[in-house]
Amino acid sequence: MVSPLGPERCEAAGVEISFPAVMGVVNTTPDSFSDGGSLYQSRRLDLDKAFDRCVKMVEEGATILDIGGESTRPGSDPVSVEQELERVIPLVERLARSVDVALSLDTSTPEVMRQGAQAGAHIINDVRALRRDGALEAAASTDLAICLMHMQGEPKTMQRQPHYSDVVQDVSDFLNQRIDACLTAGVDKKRLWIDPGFGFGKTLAHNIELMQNIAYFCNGAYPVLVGVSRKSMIGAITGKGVDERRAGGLALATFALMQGAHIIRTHDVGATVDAVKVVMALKGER
Ligand code: 8Y4
Repeated sequence: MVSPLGPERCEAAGVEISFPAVMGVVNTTPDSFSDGGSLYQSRRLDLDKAFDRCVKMVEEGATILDIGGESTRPGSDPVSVEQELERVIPLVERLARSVDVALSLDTSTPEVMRQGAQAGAHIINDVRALRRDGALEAAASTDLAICLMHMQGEPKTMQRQPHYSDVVQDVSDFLNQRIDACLTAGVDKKRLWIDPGFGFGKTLAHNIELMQNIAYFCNGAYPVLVGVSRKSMIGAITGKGVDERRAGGLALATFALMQGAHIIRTHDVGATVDAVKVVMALKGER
């Protein structure tokens, strides 16, 4: 069997990730509450500040940076394509010239995928799994790796009435449909990653059932990305506010890694890198 993050799969992302990878969250939207203060001054993104934040994550051991210019937090409003391009492309260009990690475009927008690929990105991370008009064609036209994430509904309304007949089966069926759509559009299987989409149109019970069954997705067919950092499921379990969820997030990441997850998306890069090293030592892998 081909290792899900073996040489063939790493190639699509342009980096070696035969060991679980830590993906650092870089949110360039003004509503981001990320620690270290705002990246904005007089309503403009401070490119130097954003770049420095990225370099710090690389120094802490991130091997992927996930760069987003549209807020996908529950209840958030959409932004214009121009806004999103203006936030994301200059940062990707600068990072591509100066850091040796994989650059991920957190976007659902076809033009951001095309221009981001030109600017030197390695991965398309689309929470809508290429369902926007033109997104599948745009992604297929690049040679970037693609992370297909499950979301029920749209960010604005997804937490109103999440419903599944069987959350693990429904999410799995959805991801298989999107994989088929990609393959039909000519995307090489080796470019695809999957993600159950924690918090995206899911109740606490749904999130817990998905995490309990994360090994079902980690069967070796596709690398599995898990994004739980700071999310409301941690708040619901611990009663902690968004800035106090680091330990809860590390517990979830550790559990996911034990069950075979391949990429952890997080705001807390240094701590998560340590968790990856500890879990891999326990598993006897390097
Ligand atoms: C506090 C902090 C509360 C952040 C909520 C949030 C995922 C993702 C996001 C994910 C993949 C978020 C872009 C949501 N989550 N991409 N993106 N997987 N692949 N919310 O789980 O961080 S943004």
